[in-house]
Amino acid sequence: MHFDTEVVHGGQHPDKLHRAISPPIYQTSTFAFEDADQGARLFKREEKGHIYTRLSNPTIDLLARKVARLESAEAGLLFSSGLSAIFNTIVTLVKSGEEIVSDDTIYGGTFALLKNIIPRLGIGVKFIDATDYDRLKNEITEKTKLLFIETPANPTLKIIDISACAEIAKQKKIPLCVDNTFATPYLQRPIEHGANIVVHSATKYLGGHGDIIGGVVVGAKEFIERLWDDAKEIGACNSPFNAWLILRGLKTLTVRMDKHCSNAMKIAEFLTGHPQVERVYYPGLKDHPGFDIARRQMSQFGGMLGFDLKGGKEAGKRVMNSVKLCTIAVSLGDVDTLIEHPASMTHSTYSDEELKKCGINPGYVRVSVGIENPDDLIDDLKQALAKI
Ligand code: LCS
Repeated sequence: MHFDTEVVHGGQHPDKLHRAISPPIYQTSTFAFEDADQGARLFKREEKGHIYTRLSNPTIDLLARKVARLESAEAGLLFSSGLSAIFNTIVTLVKSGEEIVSDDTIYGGTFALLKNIIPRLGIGVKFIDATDYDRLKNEITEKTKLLFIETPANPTLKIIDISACAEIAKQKKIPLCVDNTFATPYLQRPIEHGANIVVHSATKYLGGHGDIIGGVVVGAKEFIERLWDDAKEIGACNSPFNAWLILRGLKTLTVRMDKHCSNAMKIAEFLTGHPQVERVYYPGLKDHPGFDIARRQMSQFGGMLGFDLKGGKEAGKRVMNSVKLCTIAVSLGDVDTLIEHPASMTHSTYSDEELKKCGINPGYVRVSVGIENPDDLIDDLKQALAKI
């Protein structure tokens, strides 16, 4: 089946009891055993079945299987948030005395997790520019147990060559984990480029409507079983209702993404020609340093973009405070257009030197382009830019 058919039908069938097309929301904490012996068998995993929603739930499992299928992975597991998906992945793969190599440009919350919390567990973290593939090779040592990247990266839209990283990870015999939140499996499927694990903040495009928090990890069945074994004790599960909302959101993933992408391209082109704009960051622009790689590993360039203004931070603040249709808010991937200032908001966990190293300029403004009419969005940005 084609991807746009998969998002609607893949792995989903009318429910057996009443033939409902929309999957039932199994809004329950616990599941009754047939008798005491069956309960014991389920706990020993001699028999398959649900016990307690922290361990598994039919609505949540349906979503995890669906995302796995869309990402060309064997299996998946749902988490309470994107960060919880990343934390659990790390804890399952890396232990005290070992280390992680991560690209330096990642979501500010993930950066704080890796910089401040993971080291408390005795796990070392090296942040490097993963587009420097020779350096990447050298920085991965015997102690390294995970290579972590985001591409396109939050917030600068830096593009990393997934195949090149996968090749290095394979040589070093470590897994490559790609945060695919910005691209979604519709635009990019890292496992098809050699990655081993894919994580998502489902809060973003997978849900798509800005009404839930969720995270997903997909990968090989054997890894997802190990992950589940740990995650069930860490208590990082999501809720059946959230899972249902994400399932509903996924049905329109391709139509939403097509609109996000075409709108973003139009806005990037508009900004490129604007006299107040210093630089536009969008991987679909030919002068973007990652354009060729993005064209190879993505089917379209996504709905996220950013720009630096000639007037720097003050000009950026003026624009954000002047928009009327766009909303000044963090998060991304919603049907609504959201605008924010990474240095003081999503990436305020980075020091000034760390921001500088990653090219997150003090005046950089990030836009999550929604699915509104692009002319209305351009008009809104035009009037806001005129206020500088
Ligand atoms: N990975 C990426 C690429 C993200 O952008 C985010 C959140 C996360 C993981 C964490 O997911 P969560 O736990 O929030 O579900 N990014 C945000 C952002 O840019 N603004 O607000 C949240």
